[in-house]
Amino acid sequence: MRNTNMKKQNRVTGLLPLVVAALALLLSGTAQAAVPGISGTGFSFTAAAGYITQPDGVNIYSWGYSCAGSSPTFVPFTGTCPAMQIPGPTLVVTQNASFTVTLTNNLPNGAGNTSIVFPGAMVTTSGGTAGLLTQEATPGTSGAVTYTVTYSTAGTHAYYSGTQPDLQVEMGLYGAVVVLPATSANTGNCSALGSDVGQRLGGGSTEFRLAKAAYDHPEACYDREYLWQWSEIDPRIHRQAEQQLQSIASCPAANPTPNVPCPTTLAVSVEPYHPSYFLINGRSMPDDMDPDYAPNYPNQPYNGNPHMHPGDLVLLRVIGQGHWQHPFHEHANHVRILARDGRILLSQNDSVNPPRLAGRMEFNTDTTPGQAFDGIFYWSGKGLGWDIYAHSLPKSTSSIATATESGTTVTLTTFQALTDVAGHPLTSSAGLTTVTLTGMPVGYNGTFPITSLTLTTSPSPGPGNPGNPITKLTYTASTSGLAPYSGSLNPSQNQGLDGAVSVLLATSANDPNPCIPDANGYYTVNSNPPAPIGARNYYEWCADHNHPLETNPVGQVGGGGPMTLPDPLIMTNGLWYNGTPYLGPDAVGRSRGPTPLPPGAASQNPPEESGIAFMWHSHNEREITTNDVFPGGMLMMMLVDPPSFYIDETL
Ligand SMILES: [Cu+2]
Repeated sequence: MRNTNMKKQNRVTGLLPLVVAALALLLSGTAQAAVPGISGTGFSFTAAAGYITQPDGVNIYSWGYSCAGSSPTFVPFTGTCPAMQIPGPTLVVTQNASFTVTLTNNLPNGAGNTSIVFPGAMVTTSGGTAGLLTQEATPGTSGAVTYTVTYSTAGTHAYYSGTQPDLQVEMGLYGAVVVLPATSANTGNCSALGSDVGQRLGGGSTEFRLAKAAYDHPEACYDREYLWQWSEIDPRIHRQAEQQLQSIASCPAANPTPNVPCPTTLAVSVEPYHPSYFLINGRSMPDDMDPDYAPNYPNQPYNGNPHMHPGDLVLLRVIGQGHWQHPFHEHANHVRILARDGRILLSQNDSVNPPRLAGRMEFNTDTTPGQAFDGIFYWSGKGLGWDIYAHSLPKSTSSIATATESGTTVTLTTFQALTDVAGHPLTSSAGLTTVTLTGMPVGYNGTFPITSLTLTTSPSPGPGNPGNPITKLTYTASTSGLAPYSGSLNPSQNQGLDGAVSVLLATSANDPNPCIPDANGYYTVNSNPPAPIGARNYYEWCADHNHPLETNPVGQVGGGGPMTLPDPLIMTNGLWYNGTPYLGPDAVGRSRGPTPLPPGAASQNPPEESGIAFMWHSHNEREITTNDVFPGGMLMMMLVDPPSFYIDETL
């Protein structure tokens, strides 16, 4: 059929709209996501036509499933059922528990039958009429079909139209099923719903996980989860379908050629296939970073915008719903593939029961059409080589104390007042008076951390004395070659400390939280003593604690940060995120100082949400455009939020 309406094409002429959209993103902060859906054992669906929007301002005629008219139970937070939506409602069900989906076909006259197939599930049907792949819903209420579906495996699964899928899936008739494990015999190590540390960081109290584990396996625990469905749109196909349906609807009354029979069915050519929109959950970047159920995308309720705290185990539920393979790259770490199509990947002939995970670590996660995978991702900052919270203990540069020994006690007496990094005096004008050390550690060979100390200051720590209390010291001998110390100190084992040392004092007055490594080297509830949930550096990699990015910084940022921001000529400046390598409100507070950055630095960052951003995007360059304009398409910004920020997934 000749395309009679090419001039109506909604093509953007120029870059400006997308630039404006991207700027809006930078100005607005970011939204969270989780896996919003509807749960239960009986669902009522309609298939209907509507429009979705894209960032270039285009409205695209589409078909979608809908839960409108029913009153489903929304999880993990309240949502809506639009008249149609892309993707279709995400169904949250339980392994081995059957559920029903009753599908009513409200597609326009001439669109024909429609249906749903649930690959990987046991399905029985009632109603409707026989189709090629499954029972189909004929137009209208009387033609409804009911599918009774049971998944024997947990995990993430696709559903989509089984009727002329080359056209109907392209038009938007697809969605996801999240199947929760039926048993928990092997997941006793996973944190129970409501008690997850990752969910509680920053003062959170609401649990956004759908389950404590993706599968009944001890290595399938997770702290946070996101679902993404990839698809593409060739707008020519959508326009052709819309025009043909309009011709069907207006004929015969407006039949332009009375001797030609009215069309009654669609004859859309789905080839050649030239997609120009590349969607994550029905949206393109930057729309995908707006909230779930955002009113400006009434038929695209689900977003694609991952947030996480350092150390969170993030479950990625991903489905390829379109025609193309999508090579998605999750920057910042690899993804461990946990399962494909609801089948957890376990090692064969393992001596351990249950067998250990066998999924690959993937730099780039490919998703082929119709395929789903579950993967685990995390980011910890381990091994970066600098303190991501911008902590740095300032040291005195010359000796400020003398030491004496008595019994098992070494007493350092300072003779010089100190200030912390912000210039606060560590003591009153009387200065720091006495530091008493007890329990000298084994292995002393010049420099060692103090494991225990008693601090006496005058006056006492308090609001009028903001530098106090000192909680940490670095102690350095002025002479090398001292024999390693072992045993208890007593007067007869004088180690030559009396008056013979140079004491360089450092304070953690600007670093109120210590970093005490757990068995894995992180500061967590497994540290001794345990890290409080409110610790601003929860899950810090302690080996890098207090390591400045530059040992001898030049041009320090106002406020006293230990690093120099990148040359503004080689970086992107933005009001929302300007490239600080640090995490947390303290760090960004420093980057807002009198830096050389023209826009006044990251003034739009929510102070507590000063995260480190990583681009997650398709590695097919064409797919990170919106109708040929970059940036767009399959792109999102993953944000590592500081532990002090509560990730409210409803926002
Ligand atoms: Cu990449």
